[in-house]
Amino acid sequence: MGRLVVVSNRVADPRKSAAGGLAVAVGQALEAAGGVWMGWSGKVSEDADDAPLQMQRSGNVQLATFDLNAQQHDRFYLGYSNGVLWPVFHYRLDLADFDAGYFEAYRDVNMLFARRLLAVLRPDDVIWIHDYHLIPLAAKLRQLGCQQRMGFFLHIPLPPPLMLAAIPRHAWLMERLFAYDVVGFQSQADVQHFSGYVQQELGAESMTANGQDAQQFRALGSSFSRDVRVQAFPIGMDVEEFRHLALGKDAREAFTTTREQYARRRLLIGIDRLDYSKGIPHRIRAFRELLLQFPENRDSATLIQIASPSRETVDAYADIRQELEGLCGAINGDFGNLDWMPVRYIHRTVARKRLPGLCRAARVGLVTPLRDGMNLVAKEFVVAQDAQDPGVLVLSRFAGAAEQLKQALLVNPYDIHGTAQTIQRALHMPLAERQERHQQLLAHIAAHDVHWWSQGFLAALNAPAS
Ligand code: ADQ
Repeated sequence: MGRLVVVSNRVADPRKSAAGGLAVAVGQALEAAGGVWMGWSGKVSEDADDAPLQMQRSGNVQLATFDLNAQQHDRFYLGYSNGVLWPVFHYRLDLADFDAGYFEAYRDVNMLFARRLLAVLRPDDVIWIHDYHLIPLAAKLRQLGCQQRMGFFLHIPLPPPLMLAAIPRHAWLMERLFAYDVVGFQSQADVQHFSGYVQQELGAESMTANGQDAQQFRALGSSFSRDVRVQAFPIGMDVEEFRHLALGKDAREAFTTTREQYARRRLLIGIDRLDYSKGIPHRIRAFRELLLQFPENRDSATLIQIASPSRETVDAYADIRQELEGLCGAINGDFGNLDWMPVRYIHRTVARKRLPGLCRAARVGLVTPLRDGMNLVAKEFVVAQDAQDPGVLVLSRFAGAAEQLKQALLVNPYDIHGTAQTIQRALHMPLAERQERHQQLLAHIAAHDVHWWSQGFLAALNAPAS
């Protein structure tokens, strides 16, 4: 087998711990197979166009990065990727900014990625491309003559056909997926949306009998008469790494201090990137409803909400930050007293080493996105628990993780009243039920970890075309 070449918008050194599902997951696969990871350096510079690829070795992996210029950053990254695709793919048409100039920048920067990559490619490389920033990359590479096997994995959800069709030039975008040999999604729901879209809008034909895990589609009459294999590969977490962290000094300290500090309280925890898709304001409202409906939780239930700063230059993100600060301030003002603050809102990234300790200290984990590709925090919360006395996971049915984690308490995060009732149930769940649910969740998560995910995807990518 040739080298593995991974391309994603951002590149992270796999040997350094980083907050971000993609970094952890892909780093593992590359370390094992050896290869190249190429992407944007995260820097914006004026001489970006003329600068050579920056190469850096990290263990078994060659990291290849390049800068973007200010216009590319504004239009490709902030504009099209995070101002159009991110909101629409998360069902938020209301937040999408369909500025025509963004589309061209998206197409051009994908060509830039293709040209940059061409310089380091070998004929027997296997190429694995990640996420919504780079949907057209394989088509660009094929245009430049590349014959290598290419796979694409979408980390975020794919919306239903009608919503996809709201994107200007949506057919162009979706047709580019046929340049890949394998396209992977997080959930069966995403695969169904793809299937519906390509059959309705592109006149593609399904080549598979119903009920098979991997589906084959043929684009008819499009510029590519290629077949693509489409399948759900739900991403897993690195269970071993997380367990190892849990045994470390930082995690144990985080656990002990948090438990001591909140010895008389029932602790709930939310850990997210500060993103409108994560449903944090809805969660805070549900928590307020809990205090209203079930007054016995006053002076007791405490929600620690950690939200790490994210894409702060995009307007929608500044809005949600303000909304959240207002909500938390109001709830503390209305319900708090001298020795109890109902919500502790922390706008910061928690050090990964402390994460397992914090999760373990909580009785309830609130993972309630309005829409999410997977959501790895849900899995991390379960793995961090003490199996003898585990906390309860309250999970949105709109997270990809809900297809797998059926023993969590599932909620509709838009239903504030219903979510509050479910949180109450979680806070009062008997030990035997908590143990039973935790055991089943843990078994599933451990059997479908990040290695299972990347091996499954790469096996599909390396399989001969049927
Ligand atoms: P995200 O939306 O960033 O990524 P999510 O799965 O929620 O992903 O979290 C990824 C990682 O970030 C987790 O390991 C988590 O612990 C960490 N993290 C989140 N908030 C943090 C905080 N405040 N402090 C410290 N660490 C934090 C996208 C998709 C997801 C999908 C992942 C992986 O949106 O749906 O699960 O990719 O495919």
